[in-house]
Amino acid sequence: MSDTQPTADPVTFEYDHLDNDVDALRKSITNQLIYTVGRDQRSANSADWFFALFHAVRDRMMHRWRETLATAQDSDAKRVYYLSMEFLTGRALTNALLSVGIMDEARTACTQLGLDFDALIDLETDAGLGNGGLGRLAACFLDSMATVGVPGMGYGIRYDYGMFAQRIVHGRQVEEPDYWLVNGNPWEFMRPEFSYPVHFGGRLVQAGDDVRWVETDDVVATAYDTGVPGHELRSVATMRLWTARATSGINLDAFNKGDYMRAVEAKNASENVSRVLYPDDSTDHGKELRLRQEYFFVSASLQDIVRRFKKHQGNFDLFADRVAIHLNDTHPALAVPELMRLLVDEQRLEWDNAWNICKKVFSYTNHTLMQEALETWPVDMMGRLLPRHLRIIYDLNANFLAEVHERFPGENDLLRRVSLIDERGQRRVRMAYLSVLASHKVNGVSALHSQLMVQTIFADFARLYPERFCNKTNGITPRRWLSQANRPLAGLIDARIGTDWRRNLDELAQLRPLATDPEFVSAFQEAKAQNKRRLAERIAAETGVIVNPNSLFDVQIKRMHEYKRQLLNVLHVVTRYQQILARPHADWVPRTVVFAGKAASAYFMAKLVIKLINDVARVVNHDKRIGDKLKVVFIPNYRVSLAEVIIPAADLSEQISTAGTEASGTGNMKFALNGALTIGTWDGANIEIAENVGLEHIFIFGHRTEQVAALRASGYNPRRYYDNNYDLKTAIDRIAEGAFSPEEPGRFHDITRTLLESDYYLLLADYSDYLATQHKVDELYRNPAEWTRHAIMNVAGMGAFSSDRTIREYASEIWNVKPLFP
Ligand code: GPQ
Repeated sequence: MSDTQPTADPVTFEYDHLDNDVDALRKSITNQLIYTVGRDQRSANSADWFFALFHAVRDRMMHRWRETLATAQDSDAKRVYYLSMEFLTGRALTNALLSVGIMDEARTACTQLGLDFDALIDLETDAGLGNGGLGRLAACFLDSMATVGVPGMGYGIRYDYGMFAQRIVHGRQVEEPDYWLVNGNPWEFMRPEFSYPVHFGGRLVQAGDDVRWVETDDVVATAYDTGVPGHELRSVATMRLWTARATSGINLDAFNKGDYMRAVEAKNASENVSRVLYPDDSTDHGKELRLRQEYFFVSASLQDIVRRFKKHQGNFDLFADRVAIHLNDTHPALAVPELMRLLVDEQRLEWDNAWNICKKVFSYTNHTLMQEALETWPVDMMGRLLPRHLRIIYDLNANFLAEVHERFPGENDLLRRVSLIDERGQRRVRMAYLSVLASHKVNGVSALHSQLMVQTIFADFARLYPERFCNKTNGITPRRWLSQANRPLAGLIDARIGTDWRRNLDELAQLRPLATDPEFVSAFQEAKAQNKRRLAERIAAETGVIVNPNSLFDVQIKRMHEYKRQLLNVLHVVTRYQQILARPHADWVPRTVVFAGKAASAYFMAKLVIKLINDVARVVNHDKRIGDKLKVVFIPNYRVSLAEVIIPAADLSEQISTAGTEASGTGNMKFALNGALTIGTWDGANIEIAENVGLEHIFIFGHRTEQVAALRASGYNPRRYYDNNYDLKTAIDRIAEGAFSPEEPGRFHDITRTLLESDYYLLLADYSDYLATQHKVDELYRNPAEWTRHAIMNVAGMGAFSSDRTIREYASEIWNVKPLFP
């Protein structure tokens, strides 16, 4: 690590103050074009101009970023380190323009330069370093940490390849690599001075009481920093992502022995660690490379944290007063044995002292109750890759089980159940239990989820450590999800209640009295109509389907998963299609049903549902008898920037997971904030949305969690529903007969068979209530003023769902830090 150089005296250390007026911006952009991009007006193409604009904007964040870092250093304030395998930040430019407050000036400057500003903005590729909700939550949290002023940092991996790009070919998903760095990333700063060796493999040598980890294969982790600007540039948070490099510390042994190929092999293998994001959402695959990734970023981050602490403070008694480390799910759980290793093996602290520090420093968020998503690693694999960590986990486990034995003597089954090692079959390390054991706080992400968490997966731990468990309902940043994504509505709200809602979302409550104000209602309708026209154009461009912007836009966009029940939505679509055919002259409310979402590449059922949606879409959209009454579209390549176009245009938000399966959901919040009505189950944060906007302004249907459990316990039989419901039977039969796949009638047998034989997620049980509720949706939509009144009441009730609120709760109840800005 290189030291900081002596400070230049203030006279010599002079730099330009950058103004934000149009002339200054225009000059910056042209300067950047010439000095940074290396082009001039003649030779520049639009990508060059885009980079010039980007740098001009980034420059205007720099002073604030440096100030944020300096303040944190000087104040000795506690810092929060948010460890996450995923940061789904999407695009950065528009967000930065709004944050710095130069949107209009930049547009004018570009126009003066003869540039198409909107086209330039559209050139930015999404940073897709995440799968879905978990990664996007981390991105919203950084935005909020910068806005409320929580000093801290997000730590993650700088994947060369982000979430794959999805193309739809003949109705099926095709994955393409997302090499998002191909044209360079103008937003990041490489920080080679922050590079750390990360060890793998090797063996342990016992020397008295000391354990030494020797003969390891090493990788170097190098930092890349990205600034995340808060609202009005109050502060700038840092996202530090690690890249694997093999410049030093590769297998020199092999190299020196002349085995060059083996040395290079090792180099390639080691650099693979940060190559690609695993595109699996909520499933544990137990691949060795994944374990390497987890340890890689955790080790680099912790070395960085310890280095920073020691720079200012030599006394580890103060570590827990200066440092909070948050585990975003169990993916970074190796931070626990890694911090133990650093404190005990390298800093020479006593074991018990080190463990007490750990328990004060760590906290952990759980994001799912589903068994298949709970991470466990084979003991064999961990022992091979991380022998020191496995030994530490064994020692922690021995102490822990001794404590449990002492507190609950004779409860031998309890010992077996809570052990960090699952001894059934192939022995495995339970990462969730490790995380709970080390954390002073463990939170779920919605009230229901947090309650179920202590009743199910962590029931034993809740008995052992009841004070650790709490709830922190998720939130979303209103900057991106309203101010940026929905300019028409944001502008309208500004005109009525001022602009402060961006940092105090509770102010939206002032919209309530306007829900029946005819002028506001019609302006609100016009904003929605404008967003719908924009989406209709996008749909036409991407799918070739022409949709009617006056139809009801019914939207389900999220990862493709059986528990999220896109298939239930399809059953409704097929039924509606059949009913329109049966009564073509009835007074149908025209609907456009929009889907988007990626399926994990190996998830057969999810991919088959994509194919089904596209097959149904093809048949319905080409049926002349249907016309505008029903259109179905699957928009390819769902990602953050696409969500920003779809969500503001939605009338109806589909949040229809089986009760008890969706930990929280955050898309549900984005839709309601943009004035869509929710049709949803009593699940995750839907419940709290209902409570906040008012039960009369939301469409709730389906079995509740206890009813789901009871139904399953009593021996659920999906056939009973099929046999007793004509519409349901018809819909399933039509799919099974090949009505939507005449060229291959059996194409969807796996779907229809699963529905009739097991239907684990109870689609059939919820179908009739879902359809009845969809009917109520139609009836309400016939009355535009009433519909809009409900929509406005939704927006007005969403104050609680700002991620600023969430972050303030984490700050006071988990991290014990005081935000800088009230
Ligand atoms: N979530 Cl375990 C993910 O996006 N990926 C995961 O691997 C796991 C959870 C989601 C969860 O399904 C949503 O209900 C939450 O709203 C979201 O995390 C953020 O908490």
